[in-house]
Amino acid sequence: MRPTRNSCKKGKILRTCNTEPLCFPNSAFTLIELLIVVAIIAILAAIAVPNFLEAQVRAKVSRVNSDLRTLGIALEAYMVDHNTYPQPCAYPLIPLDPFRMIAYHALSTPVAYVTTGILIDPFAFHRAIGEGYGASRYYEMAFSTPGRRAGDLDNQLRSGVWTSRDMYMIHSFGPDKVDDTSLGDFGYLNPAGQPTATARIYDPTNGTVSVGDIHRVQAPAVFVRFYTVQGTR
Ligand SMILES: [Ca+2]
Repeated sequence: MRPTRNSCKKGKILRTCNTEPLCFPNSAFTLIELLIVVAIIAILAAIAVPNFLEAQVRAKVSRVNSDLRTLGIALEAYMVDHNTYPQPCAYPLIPLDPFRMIAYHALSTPVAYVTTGILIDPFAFHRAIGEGYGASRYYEMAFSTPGRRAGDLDNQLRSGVWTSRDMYMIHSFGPDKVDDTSLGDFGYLNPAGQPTATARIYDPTNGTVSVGDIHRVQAPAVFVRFYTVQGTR
């Protein structure tokens, strides 16, 4: 039975082409219905947002691993040509970033061992220029010589003691954007032959909460020898 004006007083009335009235039920939502919908959307968002953040971190970690691999290949190519890794530099020459800038310069000029330009660490903390060492957004690099013993790193650099370097270590700060690697002591052993450098290693199972750094070294044995690993957190 088709509705009439009198049979659907509370609903809207629509006339069709044959002029017979049609009525629609009252389409307004109640407050309870709206609150239920909002609550469902909030629950879904609470589930989805952390997963999106994890995906972002995983993507950045993949990029870091790719960049470190690129740098490692470039350093090995440099080693083949020069029989040493790039020369570190005394602080006064490039006060902000001696290791990284000299190394990047050596890898790009005059031979472009890295053709993609200076690689930026997506996890680097971006401090303002002028805050001194560590203000860079580039991957940190360290070079050293096997068997190095007690001695001040700065003095060795300034006096030019290092004539060859056959170890390298590159690292990213990891998702926490905090440097957890004692870079300046790379390759340094105390008089007892024990490593003085420490590092925390990134563990992908920790996702966005990992504090560990992401490393690439000339050889895994180098890392084991010169670093005391403080955990994969
Ligand atoms: Ca870290």
